Amino acid sequence: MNFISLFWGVLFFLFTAAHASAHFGMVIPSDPMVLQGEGRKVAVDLLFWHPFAGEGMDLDKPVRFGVVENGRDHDLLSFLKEKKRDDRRTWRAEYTIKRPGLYTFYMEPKPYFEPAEDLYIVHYTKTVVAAFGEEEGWEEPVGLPAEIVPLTRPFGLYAGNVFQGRILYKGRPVPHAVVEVELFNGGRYTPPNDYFVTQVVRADANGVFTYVAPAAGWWGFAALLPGEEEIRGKEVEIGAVIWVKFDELVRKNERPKTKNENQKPF
Ligand SMILES: [Cu+2]
Repeated sequence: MNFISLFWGVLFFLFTAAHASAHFGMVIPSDPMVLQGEGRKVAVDLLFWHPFAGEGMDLDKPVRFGVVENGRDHDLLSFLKEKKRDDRRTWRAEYTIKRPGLYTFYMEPKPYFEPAEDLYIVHYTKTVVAAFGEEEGWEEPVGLPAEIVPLTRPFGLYAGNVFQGRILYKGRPVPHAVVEVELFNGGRYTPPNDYFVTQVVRADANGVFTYVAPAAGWWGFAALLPGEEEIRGKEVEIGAVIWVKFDELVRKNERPKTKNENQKPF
């Protein structure tokens, strides 16, 4: 093998390795539950990433970023600060939680053109933060064009719990959609082979899907809705994405892990 073909071989390997895993919009708060006596500041990170493989893409400043709190929608776009992570563009907002309630942070990214698939990707992404003991209302959609509405409470979950959600597009359930599932790995686990990187489940006729998280950490659920929209004649992969954290059971006298301690620090 000469040097040139070795070069292309390596390049091809790197390219396909990066794309054996799935793209995910990511909205990751420093903690999904804010309790009395803790700091009230939540740092929210926005990424466009291959969460299991740990490879990133640049995320342009989103079209929309905000929080829905007790049915009220607050624009937080001006809170975003660019932050380099592994040399990639990501964004962070710091938000102070002042009263009990559920806070759904969401983003609508700028369409991302993926040459390898010849399509645009738009992942509407959200996560729910529960504050000061309040937990009512997590079963309500927040009104994104494409959205996963939880059927399992999306916080305070143990590793090994089931997570169930219903996929909505423009307010209607999407039957039989494919849902890609990945752990925000942070380098902790090695997949036995590439099939393991992205777990795949499908929704039933009512748009409901089910997954059991086998390990603690942030898990992303991306329902993919291809063929619904076009940009300049190209297909758009619309994604409805939710991020949910699962924690280990903590034994008596053991200190619970907090603040994303079990993954690469932000
Ligand atoms: Cu990619």
